[in-house]
Amino acid sequence: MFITEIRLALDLVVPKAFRMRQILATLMLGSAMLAPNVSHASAIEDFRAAFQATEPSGQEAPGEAPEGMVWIPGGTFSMGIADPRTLPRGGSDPMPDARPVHRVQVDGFWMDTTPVTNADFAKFVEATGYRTVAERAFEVEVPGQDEPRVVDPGSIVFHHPDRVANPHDFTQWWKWVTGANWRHPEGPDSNIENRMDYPVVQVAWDDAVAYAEWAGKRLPTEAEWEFAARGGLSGKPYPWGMELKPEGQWQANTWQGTFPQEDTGEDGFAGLAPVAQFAPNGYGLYDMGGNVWEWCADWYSYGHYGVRVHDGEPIVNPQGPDRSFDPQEPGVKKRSTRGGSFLCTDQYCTRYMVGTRGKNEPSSSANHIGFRLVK
Ligand SMILES: [Ca+2]
Repeated sequence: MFITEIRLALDLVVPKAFRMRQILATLMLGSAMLAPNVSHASAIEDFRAAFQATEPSGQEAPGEAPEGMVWIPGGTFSMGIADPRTLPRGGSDPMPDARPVHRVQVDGFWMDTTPVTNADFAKFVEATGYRTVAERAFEVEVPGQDEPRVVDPGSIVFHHPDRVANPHDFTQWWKWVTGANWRHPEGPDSNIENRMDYPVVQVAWDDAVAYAEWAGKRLPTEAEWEFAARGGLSGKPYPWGMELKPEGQWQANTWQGTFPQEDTGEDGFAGLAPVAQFAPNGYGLYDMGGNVWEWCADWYSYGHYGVRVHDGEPIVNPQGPDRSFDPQEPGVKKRSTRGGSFLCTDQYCTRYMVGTRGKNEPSSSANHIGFRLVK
């Protein structure tokens, strides 16, 4: 359990911090590999060459749109991402788990235009009395002790450190906070009173699935999420096009300033933003990059795209692998996440780039992970 490891690393078992560091450092910081030295023009050309055009299916919407949803027509597209490091502001992560870029066909579906908000989630909790994973105590096995230790309810919260002694030690900015949950995203002293139009955070994959069952919807597959995020475009690194900041305008809530000390909010938002503060993509979807990570239905498996490529034919409606495998943490099953968050920056994690992938243990939650649904 990921949150268990956070807890263990923070105050119980120091050596575990090393393994945890590997996980979050890669997810949040990207691997610090140097990009080849090539011109931006030829790099953009090479990047685009990895993709074929998106071919919409023309499948018509089966009736009137459910409230807050938009029809995604389906079609065939190139899924994954070419090495983005040579692109302007392409970051330092080669994104090997999102290759090879391969052709995928998805059927049409309805999709929420924004992530599920606090207002939405409050209705679900009011109707069902549901308690999220972060609101439940749990037991952890402590090496060398016969009895498991009971951990009070809580979750993982981002903090601005005054200084960073080791840029690869994420425990300087991620803290376990007792009492942090969706109603108190940064801990017991915080609340969502004036944040009902913000995406719900501090929700685990299990919580998202419970909400989906109540709402008569489901989590999108990674293929559906990515097809939708591209908005009909192809070979573009962002849901809105080729540039991070076209005509000098930010298109998503990401991080500006020195990570993790200073979030200048140059894009209009220091920290999390309400939903739909930037223009929608070509399908009318808001926030498909930045603000909050979004849970997907699929298991995460590092090398899964490699086994999908066969005979050049598109793979149809892929549901992800049968089992999870993350070589950085082979013993932990993880679900896929997409879209990056308000903590992503081209200094470190550029996973607001469409086609890139995230991952997390299904019972984990934090104040930068939410979800949206399809049906
Ligand atoms: Ca921001």
